[in-house]
Parts: sequence; structure tokens; C-alpha cells
Amino acid sequence: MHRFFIFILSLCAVVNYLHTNEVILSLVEYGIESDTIDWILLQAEQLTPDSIQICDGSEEEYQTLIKQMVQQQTLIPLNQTLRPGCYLARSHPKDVARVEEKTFICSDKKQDAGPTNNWADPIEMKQIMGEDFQGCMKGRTLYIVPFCMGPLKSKYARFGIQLTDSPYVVVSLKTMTRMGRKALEQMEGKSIVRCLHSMGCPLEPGAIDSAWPCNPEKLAIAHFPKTREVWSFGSNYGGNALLNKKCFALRIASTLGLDEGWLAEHMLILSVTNPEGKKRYFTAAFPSACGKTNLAMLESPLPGWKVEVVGDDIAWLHWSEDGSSLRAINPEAGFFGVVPGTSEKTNAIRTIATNTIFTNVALLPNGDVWWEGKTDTPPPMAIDWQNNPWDPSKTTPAAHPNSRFCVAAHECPNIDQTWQDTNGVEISAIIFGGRRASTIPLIREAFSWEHGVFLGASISSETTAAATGTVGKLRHDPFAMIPFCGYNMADYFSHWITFGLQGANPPKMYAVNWFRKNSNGEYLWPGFQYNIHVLKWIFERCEGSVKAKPTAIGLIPKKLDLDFASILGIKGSYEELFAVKKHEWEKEYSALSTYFSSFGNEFPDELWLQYQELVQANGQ
Ligand code: SAT
Ligand code: MN
Repeated sequence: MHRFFIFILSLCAVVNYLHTNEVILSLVEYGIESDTIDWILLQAEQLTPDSIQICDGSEEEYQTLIKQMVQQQTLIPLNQTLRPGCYLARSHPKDVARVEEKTFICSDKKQDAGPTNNWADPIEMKQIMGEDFQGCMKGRTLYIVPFCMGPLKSKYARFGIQLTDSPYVVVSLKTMTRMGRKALEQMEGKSIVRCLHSMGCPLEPGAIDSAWPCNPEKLAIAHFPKTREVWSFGSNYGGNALLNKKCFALRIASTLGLDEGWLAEHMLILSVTNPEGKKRYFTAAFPSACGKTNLAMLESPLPGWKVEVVGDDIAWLHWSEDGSSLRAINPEAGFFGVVPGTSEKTNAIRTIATNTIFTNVALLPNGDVWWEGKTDTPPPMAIDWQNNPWDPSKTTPAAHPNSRFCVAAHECPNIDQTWQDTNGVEISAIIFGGRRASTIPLIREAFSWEHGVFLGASISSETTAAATGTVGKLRHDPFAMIPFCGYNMADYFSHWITFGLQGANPPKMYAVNWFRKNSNGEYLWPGFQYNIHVLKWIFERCEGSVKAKPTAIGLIPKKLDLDFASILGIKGSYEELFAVKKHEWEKEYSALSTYFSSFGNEFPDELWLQYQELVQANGQ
């Protein structure tokens, strides 16, 4: 008790806010451990906010923050008849995507971050960023946001507290996590990931605030795996600022998984139901902005076949206690999806009809929103994402290519009824994919778990607008985790291999490529809803009801098992979609050999073996 009063007194001294003692009191009442309260107290002392608010996650709190942001012009209400509960936010033009070069893994040893991460010494990083955090919430409110990742009461759920000065982040966290009181109620005795975030824009008295405060010059996102902490400064956008998502649920969670024997993956989770009513669940890993959300929300054109969504971005994978099945949970509670390309022909469109916050799309005179690909003909009089009249004849897009929607999972008409199952769902197949104009066939099945891990480790993909930097450049992105693995990727590969051997019945594994092009630069495969044909084949392989054709690079479908005649708009033949071109594969193997070698001696022998077998099988 004595300690407790010291907390209150010192906090009251640094933050001139009457509410503070109530805040601390409620944290104590909820059983939040004193070292976490200590941490909050220390942060409040250095951040010097004008006020502190502990977020309860209520509808009332959400609406109050929305109202405040509308006044501040951070949010523009859309036409509430056409799009009830929807708003538009326009970010600062320099704060539009994840910034990988400013994202750091601060493990004690550089070796533990591995060759694919930016490493920084944790003590030095805390010193440098600590100076920026000093006084950075002046004139603002410090929001204390407790949240749960995963279904409440699930043994797989994990907890975090994000401290932030951004109301946009608070409302987004309400959509993306189980946030507030319901999380606090479960937190007693649990370890808590500490997430510290500031937009980095202190407000002097009387100064006019901007609609999207941020500080791109000082932007940094640092992860401290040993102490399970994330510090993020200067950005208000997506994965840079919603620290629950890539920072916690992937980078920090991947290190928890390494220590505890599970996997945190950049994967969607979906179910496929066949015409007889049998349901199977698959996960699929694709790099950001390669269509995960649309695949998860696929509306099947194949009679009798149904796809439903459990998650669109992150999966936590554990073996069941008896090792008999691989279980997956979606740690998130909402979708933060790429908007451009979403149309009546694709699948996410119905999810974002109501209660959605759009960021960086175009505004129409009738108060609706528009983006590239929504309709075939661009509308007249659109206002672009930067609030300028948009000229469709110019090459600049109306919506930013990384514009996003933020919407709760329960808004999705095809959400799977088991999506919040505390035991997770049983996974029958794991799919890896990338965006590849050549070389990689539409689909192939791995010969074994080790071969599947090799397929995951071999993913390369053309870069997209989800991260700042060049778009369309081919880069290795093993398991679609290059920006998200919180430790040495060579250890991650080994962890995958041993993980598969721990269960009795590991899922089948696949590699897909929707993006192969012909010599005219046209996509061979129409993608979107037609991906059901590929999911159906995987389903039937899991059932054992179709045979596959062996090739040197994996098992592929027989021509008759993919019903090409019913696929409208297909540009490629079976032969083109599955062609294995020797000169392309020579290039592929040489690139892989150089890449795998960059991991040095840490790179697992099992994967070198896979590599050698494949090269030999291809006669090279
Ligand atoms: O990291 S974000 O959530 O901003 C988007 C992504 O890369 O998938
Ligand atoms: Mn993602």
C-alpha cells in the first residue's frame, strides 16, 4: 500500500491532472502488477502529457474520440446514408506506409537480430529515443490502452498495453484488438508487452494542431525482444503506430514463439467448405499488399463451395496439447486492409460498407469514397487523398496505393463462426505465395514438411506500396516474414523445421503464384474469386480424393482437375501456368544459393539438402 501511495503522489506531481489517482487506482483494482504501473508512471513523467486517460473500450469513448477528431479535421465524416459509421482520414504525405529502414530489432547481440534485420544496441537506442520521447506529449492526452491479442480467455491469447498520444491509434486499436475493460479483466498475473508510441509533436499552448500530427524526420520503431517492449516515435500510420499488429503480434510474438515452441506468422486463416458441407481450414502467407485480405474474403463462384474468413493478416500457430492437430488463432479483431483493387468483382467490398475508417482514399462530391479499381470508369470531380481536385487524365492516383480500411472482423459477412474459438481452428494446409511475373507456377505441393519449409524459405516477391521504397523490385521474402521476424531468420528456419516434427499430423504445404505474366505483360491467371479453383484442389488433396502430378519442383494438379473452362478472363493455358523453364530456374537456384549463403553457418543443413535435391532433380 505504501508503494501504491508513492505512485499516486509522484504521478500527481508530474502530471497536473486530478484524474491520475483514479487511473492508478483502477489499474491496481484490475490487478495490474506494480512493475507495469511503475512503467506507466515513469513514462508519464518523461512524456509530460497534459492529461491521462485510461481507455475502457466503450462505444461512448469511441464516439467521443471520433467527434474530437472530426472537430480536429483528422476525420471527415462520409455520407452517413451511403456509408453509415464511415470516416475518411488523410495522412501527412510523408507518413503513408511502414518504414522498414527505420525499424530496429534491439537484441543484446547483433547476431540475434540476424542479417535481415536492422540491429541497434538496446541501451544506445533507448538513450537516443529516450531524448525524443522527453516532453513529446506536451499539450496532449496520454491514452493508456490495454489490449488482448487473441480471443479473450484463450490460452493462446497475449496481452499488451499501448501508451499513445494519438486518438486515431486509440480508435483503430478498438477495432483491431479486444481493447479496454474486457482486456484489463483478463490481465491479472499475465505478462504484458509494453508498447510506447508518440506522434512526436508536442503542442505549445495556443498552437494550432495539424490534422495528422507526425514527425517523419525523427521516425524510429524499436523492438526490445528481451524485455518484450516496443518503442515507436514519429508516425501515425498503420504498422508503424498500431503497435499491436506487426510490432507485437509478429516481431515480439515471433521471439515468444521461439522461446515457447510456437509460431507467429504473417498469414491469413480461412475455411473452405465443400458441397457436402465438410469444412477445412488453411493458412496462407503472402507479403503485404499481395491480396491476403481478398483471398480470405473470397466469395466463391463455384457452386456449393464456400470460403469464410478467420483472419486476414496474422496467425499464431500452436500444436494442440496432445500434438494431434495444428491449431491457429487470429490474434486480431479487425482488418487493416489495402483498399485499391477492391471492387464488386473482388471480395472485401461488402465488409467495408459500414463502420469503416478509410485512410488516404479519394473523396467524391456525394460524400462517398473512391479508389483505383473500385469502378472501371473513374468518377468526375474526385478529391484525391491529398485533398486536391483529381485529374483522371494525369498519372497520379486518386487514392494512395497503400490506402487502407480499418474495420471490425464482425462487419465481414463471411466471417467464419469459429473465428473466436479459444482453442483455435485445426489447420489442414499451409500455403506460401509471392508476387512473381515469371518462373513460379500457379500451384505446387511440397513433397514433405522439410520441402514445405524450403518452399517458404524460397519466397521472393516484387515489392509493393505497403512499405516505403521502390515498388516492383524482386526481393527475397522468406515466409513473407522479412519485415516481421523479430530474431535471426536462420534460427527461424530451424525453428520451423523442428516445429513440424513436434506434431503427429503436420499439414500439407503449398506454394502459389497468382501473378505470373505472359510475354505481353498480361496476368495469366485472373486471381481473386477464381482462386477458389486452387483452394478446391488443395481441399481435395487433403481429402485424398485427387492425385497429383510429380515434377522436379513439387506436385502439381493434373490438367483435368482444374476446371479451366469455367474460369472467365483467363489468359494463360494450363501449360503456361505450370511451365518449368530451365533458364528461369537456373537463375532462381543461383539467386537462392547466394541468398541462403548470406545466413552463413546458421543456415540449417536440412534446407541445403532440399536445395541440392531440387537442383539435381532439375538436372543442373
Ligand atoms: O504494416 S501495416 O499494417 O501498415 C500493413 C502491412 O504491411 O501489411
Ligand atoms: Mn500484413
